[in-house]
Parts: sequence; C-alpha cells; structure tokens
Amino acid sequence: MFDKILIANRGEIALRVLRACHELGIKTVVAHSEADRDTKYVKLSDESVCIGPPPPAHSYLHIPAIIAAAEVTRAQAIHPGYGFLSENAGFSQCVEESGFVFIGPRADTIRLMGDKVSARQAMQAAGVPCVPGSDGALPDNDKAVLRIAGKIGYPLLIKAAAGGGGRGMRVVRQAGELLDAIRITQREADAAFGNASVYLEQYLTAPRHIEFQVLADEHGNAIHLGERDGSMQRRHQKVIEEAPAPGISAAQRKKIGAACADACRRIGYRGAGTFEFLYQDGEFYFIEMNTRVQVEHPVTEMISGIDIVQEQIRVAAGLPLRYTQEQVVLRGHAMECRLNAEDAFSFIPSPGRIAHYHPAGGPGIRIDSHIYQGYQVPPHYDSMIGKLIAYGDDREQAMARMRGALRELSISGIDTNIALHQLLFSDPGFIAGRTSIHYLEQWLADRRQGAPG
Ligand code: MV4
Repeated sequence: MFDKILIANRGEIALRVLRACHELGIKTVVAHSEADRDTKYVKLSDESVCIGPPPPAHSYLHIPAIIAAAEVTRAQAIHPGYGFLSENAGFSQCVEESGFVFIGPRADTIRLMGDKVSARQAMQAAGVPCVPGSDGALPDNDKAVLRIAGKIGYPLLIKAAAGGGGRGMRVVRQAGELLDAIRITQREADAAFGNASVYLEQYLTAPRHIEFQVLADEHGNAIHLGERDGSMQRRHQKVIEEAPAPGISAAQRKKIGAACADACRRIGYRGAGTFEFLYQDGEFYFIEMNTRVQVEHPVTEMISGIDIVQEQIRVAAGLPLRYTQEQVVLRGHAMECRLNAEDAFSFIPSPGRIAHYHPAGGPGIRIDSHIYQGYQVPPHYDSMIGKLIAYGDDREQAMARMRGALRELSISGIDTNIALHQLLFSDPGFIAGRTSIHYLEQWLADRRQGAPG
C-alpha cells in the first residue's frame, strides 16, 4: 500500500479523499491554489503545497505544478478527484511517466472512453446495449449519411465523437434538416475539441438517466454496485441523485450490471467507473462511460456499505478488490441533494463568507462538505459546496429523513439552493418517482409561469 498520496483537487472531494487516505493509514499532500490556502482540509492534511493562483488553468489544471508538488513531497500516487484533470488521458500518462501511480484507469482506457465513437464500439462489442445509431463516425458522403439516418429513423441526435456531458449535440427532426445540421455540428466540434467527427443516434425523447457503478482491479476482477438515478438535472448538472433507481427490477439490475462488469474485464478496466445509460420504455441504452469517481458516489456507498474511494486506492496499489459480486448486498435507499452556493431559483452563483452554519444530523444522515462557519466560498470554482445524503430502509424513509435534514440544515451569509430541495421533496411527481431528464427544467418553467403542479 502507498504511504503518501497527493490529492490534486479541492473542496468536498479533496476532504473525502483525505478521509479515505487517513482511514487507510496513508499520509496526504493536498495540492491547492492560493484561493484554497486557508481551508480546514488543507490544515487537516499531513502536508500541502500551493500550486498556483486561483484560476484553474494556473493551478488545478497546471500539470507541471502538480507533478512538481508530488516530486518535492515524495508522494507515490495522485488522486485526481472529479472534474479538473480526472479524465485527462495526457495527465494520467504524465503522472505514470513521472514515476507516480495515477489513481484511475490507464491513459489508453481514458482515451478509449473519451472518444464517444470508440466507447460505443467497445461497449457494443462487449454486449452492453447501446442506443440504435451509426456504426461509427459518419462518412463524408451525403447519400450514405442519408441512408444511415433513414435506417435509424427520426428524430435523430447528432453527437460529436469528442463531446460528452451534453457538449456537441444537435437534434434533427426530419431528413431535410440533416445535412446542414451535420455540417454545423462538425464545425462546432472542430472549433471546440479539434475533432470534427460526429455520429448519429436515435433521439430518445423522455428518458431517465440511470448509471451503473463498477469497480475493477488488475487481477481480472470486476464487480458492479448497482445503479443510480440522476434524472433530476438542470443544464447537465445533476441536482438530486438516488440509489437504487425507482422501478428497476432485481433481474434487470443483475443483467445490466453483469454486462457492465463483463465489459470492464474485456477492456482491462482498472479502478472505479460509471456506465451511463438512458432508460426509456423499460430498456437500457448505453451512452457514455465516466472513468472517475463521481460526485454522487455516496448514495451507492450508503446502499452497498462499500467505500468506493478506498477501493479506488487499493486497486491503484495493485491490491485485489475486497469484494466478489456475491458479497455485494444492496440494502435500503439513499438520496443526495447537491448543495450549491447559488440563488435557489435564479441559479445565480453566490460566493462569499458563510456567516453561520448548522449541519443536519440524526440516523441515516451524512454530509460530505468542506464548509464551516467563517469559510469563504471562492468565486473561481464550481458553486457546489457539499452534499447532503439521506439513507433509509426504503425510499419513503430516505425521503422523510431528507425532509427533516433540509429543515435542520442552516447556512447563512450566502445564498444556497436548500429552498429548491425543500420544494422538490414535496413535489408529487418526484415523490412518485415519475421523472425524466426533462422533469426539473419543465418543473422550473411551470413554476415561473405560476402553473399548477
Ligand atoms: C441523448 C439523449 C437522447 N437521446 N442521446 C446529454 C449528455 C450526454 N451525456 C448525453 N446526453 C443525452 N444523450 C440520445 N440518443 C438525451 C441526452 C440528454 C441528457 C442525458 C442525460 C442527462 C441529462 C440530459 C439532458 C439533456 C439531454
């Protein structure tokens, strides 16, 4: 096992990784920007290195500064957290070439999944169900493209191979719009990603977003920890997540989960990962794979009892997974509210000093956050300041505990989205589990119009 890990991230996930390291008896180095110098997690860390000024390009994205910080502190491995450099194949490669372990998959795996065309092909070959679509990138032949599109059927979605997470997509309703739309998407993709290649998928009009958590080691073991539902989102930012996904049968979980674990073995996956699916009319369709630990990993930890960050560290050190698939027992239900420093309804960011903080507590309540009274939320980064997680024997109990926790939790001095969560946890559609990826945006539009429901 490692004796020192460098944490190349900030905020709640830096604290989450630090906790996992300390529990495993591993010393930590937090690499932080000037804006994060005075945080409690930096003080809690065994060592820290300031890697640059607040703008991410000059600190959390500055690869030479991070490698230098690992060298001077003699850390053995680097945990990238989520966002920033966590899915940057060049970073993973640079870390390994500099003699450190990247806590995540190999660079070639990140590259395979970063290109959505090759990811789709790999998953199709592994027997993971994909959205009906083009076999690969579109050819430079209008007739052939129209033929491919006609076979899939309309409406269609044009996606950039280098896109993902909602970037580089365009819906096409009929054949007459197709060729122009492809040329526009190609030009945008070339400008944004330096890769003009695009592909087609059947456009699913009202799916849910359901993802499977996997863990894999370097000894050929791969397991799944069931699924999460992340349909409650706005502008590709999830707001509430839960596990398990409402209405998914044990048989379907076993079938799709096994396909994901099989795919991990086949591509030689290492570490924690997530298979993202769209779910519509009872069927799962793979869209993307995330090769990092995700913001919402705690809901899976709560129902599985497995510490996903500790498993990431163990398998990065070459140790085998501590669990076989048979030993994974999913029990109960967990929900997570993302806590953002922003106005609850306009979503305008609200950096500043937290004047007063009273956390929630009690049975089944977990808060993953680095904030405290007097903490300054910096203006340079994402507005998420933490996560409130509620666990219960079933969805009803988890929701009841979340309602209680949302009443107890109090943060003043900055605006937060707690009031939005309070309204959503009393919304009949959400309570009934009748959501889709469009539910929250429609709910917000209805609310602005003063419509019922
Ligand atoms: C789709 C889709 C409908 N049909 N693909 C958006 C982000 C990227 N991960 C994939 N996305 C979508 N792909 C097909 N064939 C709808 C979306 C989508 C979406 C997906 C997941 C979560 C939120 C979303 C919001 C808008 C659109």
